[in-house]
Amino acid sequence: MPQDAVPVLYVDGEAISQSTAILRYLAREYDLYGDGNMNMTKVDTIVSTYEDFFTAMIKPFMEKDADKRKEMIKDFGEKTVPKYVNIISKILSDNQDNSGWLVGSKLTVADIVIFGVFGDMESMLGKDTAKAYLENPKLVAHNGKVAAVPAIKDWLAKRPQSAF
Ligand SMILES: N[C@@H](CCC(=O)N[C@@H](CS)C(=O)NCC(=O)O)C(=O)O
Repeated sequence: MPQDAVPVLYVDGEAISQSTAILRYLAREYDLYGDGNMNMTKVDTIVSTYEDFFTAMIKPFMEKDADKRKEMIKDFGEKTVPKYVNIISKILSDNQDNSGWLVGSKLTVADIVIFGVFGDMESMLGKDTAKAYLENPKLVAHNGKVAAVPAIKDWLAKRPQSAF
């Protein structure tokens, strides 16, 4: 394990560290990075936005003091979630292809990380944190669109149950 941390992806005996390096490798490998430099850059922007959101989400999740944790989760649901829901919703609205995907006219890894992180949020911090997300019709439609991709639908049905 090159950096003494998970995740690690092994490809033909080579180890790849860092979650976003892994997801970019897989995106390039499986044509999930979007078409052209500008769309790829938009995907990068969304992946970095996802990292910001995930970093904020991990703080209440890791908090050991129960009262403090409760307060942090409340604050996260009331302030942080609406902020990121607005950012992602605007990206969907601004997509000139009007495809329902975040970038261009096809599924990219940006759709997958956003779908994944809001799902993880509910299971890690509770359903109440998802209020702003569930009240946003664009994001609810986006969630349904990603969940209906056949390979994703199959994986969701059979994956092991875990918090994230
Ligand atoms: N920036 C790294 C962070 C990796 C990381 O912090 N992994 C944690 C688990 S989530 C880990 O393995 N830490 C080492 C340890 O717990 O000993 C990434 O995105 O992959």
